Amino acid sequence: MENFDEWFHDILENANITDSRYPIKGMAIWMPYGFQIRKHTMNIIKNLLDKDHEEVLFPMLIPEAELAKEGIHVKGFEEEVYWVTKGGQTELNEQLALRPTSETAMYPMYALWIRSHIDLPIKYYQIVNTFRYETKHTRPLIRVREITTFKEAHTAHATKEESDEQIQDFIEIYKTFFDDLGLPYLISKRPEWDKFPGADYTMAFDIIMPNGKTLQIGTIHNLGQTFAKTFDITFEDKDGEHKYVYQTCAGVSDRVIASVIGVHGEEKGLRLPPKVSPNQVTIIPIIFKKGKEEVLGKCMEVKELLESKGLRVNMDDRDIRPGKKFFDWELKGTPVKLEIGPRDLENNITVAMRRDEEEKIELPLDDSLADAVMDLIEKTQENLSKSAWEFQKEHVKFTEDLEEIPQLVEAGNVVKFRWCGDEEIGKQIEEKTGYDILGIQEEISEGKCIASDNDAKYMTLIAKTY
Ligand code: P5A
Repeated sequence: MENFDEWFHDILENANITDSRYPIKGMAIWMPYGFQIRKHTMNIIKNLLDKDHEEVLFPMLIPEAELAKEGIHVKGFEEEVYWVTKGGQTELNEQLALRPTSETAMYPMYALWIRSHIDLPIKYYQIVNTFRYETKHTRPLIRVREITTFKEAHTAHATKEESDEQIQDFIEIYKTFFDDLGLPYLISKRPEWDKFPGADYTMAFDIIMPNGKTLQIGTIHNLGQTFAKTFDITFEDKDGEHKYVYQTCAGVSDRVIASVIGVHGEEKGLRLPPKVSPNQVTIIPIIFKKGKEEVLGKCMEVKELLESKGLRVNMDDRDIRPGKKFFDWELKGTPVKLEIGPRDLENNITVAMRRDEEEKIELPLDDSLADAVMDLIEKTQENLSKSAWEFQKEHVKFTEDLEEIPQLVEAGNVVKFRWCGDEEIGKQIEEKTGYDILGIQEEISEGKCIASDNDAKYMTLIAKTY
């Protein structure tokens, strides 16, 4: 892909995903095709969370006094908050924030709900829109001012150990989520200076986009007892003592959908993983005047057969050239296309084509069809994931030479290096190279720091970020 940003911008419009012409910067419309991709994506994360979490829905407005209570948190967000100051013509006594995230909306309520150790753990989540007056360059789905698909989970626990376990649980949930979307990821612990405002530590999932820039697609924060102390969230423990809870929160956003589009896409258009594709199979009737009814009838029969197996199937019977239909569904990334024309009917076959491969395959129009199509769908899902992981593997490069970092990053890579963990040195590395340290991948006990005489402590990632 020559120019990824341009390709991404165009595909959103051409594939009917979003329309960014809405007259507020950073806010866009979800168009029908995009809305469906979003719906299927949300369903995956909802199903994963519903096993062990409960869905709730909080108001969008937060009183200024609550937002301002947690000093570090509010400082992190103060430049990004939208304020509601009037109701009609009346100035409000207290201005209200449009939630940039919901800690300060939820936790005062947690303080009311949590009384005793039997009320714990609490594991709630909501999928809502949040607002951030982003000052960096906005981009559809990637950096928006109205995050329309903000999945935020917020948990409270009796012990620190449980909260650390919860972090691991979230990591596993996100791994499964991204695996279902065929998305590769890099997991790291963010450096101190880049953690979530108010968190003890932040674990992040980053993905490498086709232009080599990384995108943070999910974050998991251990909040320790900071918010518990601010909002007075206490419980009576088994020993009769009153203690503060330990909290965690985790979020993903529209960026996940941006990654599905960006990572799997190619010049000709989208390549959607079957799990989130609005149509998993698109049937294209090849219609001539003669035999039209038979062809359409067979297509309908196949559609019903595949639907009865639980597949999402559409039939493109528009009165236009088949070539145009192929072009359209390639652009829209349907995983499997089936073509049926009069000659195919005579031979009792359909011509199948996977979106991720050039090859055309003839499938018999008999009892074996549904299984054969399911198999193509599964292979598409697996193959998209495999190529995406391969791309990532090829684009993470290790170096022991600080001078080499810019050259590697400019060539589209994320760079891995050894670091001593010292904050000053870390910031120097960022300054010298001009890139951001994503975080620590793992602890190590050999080698020297790339930028000092200290022993190395961490295998660390640095990249050009969105
Ligand atoms: C976790 C959920 C939080 O807000 N509070 C509740 C925590 N974390 S976060 O890192 O600030 O945001 C969570 C994820 O949201 C995505 N994100 C965005 N996506 C699109 N446009 C934006 N302006 C934007 N800001 C954050 C990131 O993927 C982030 O990891």
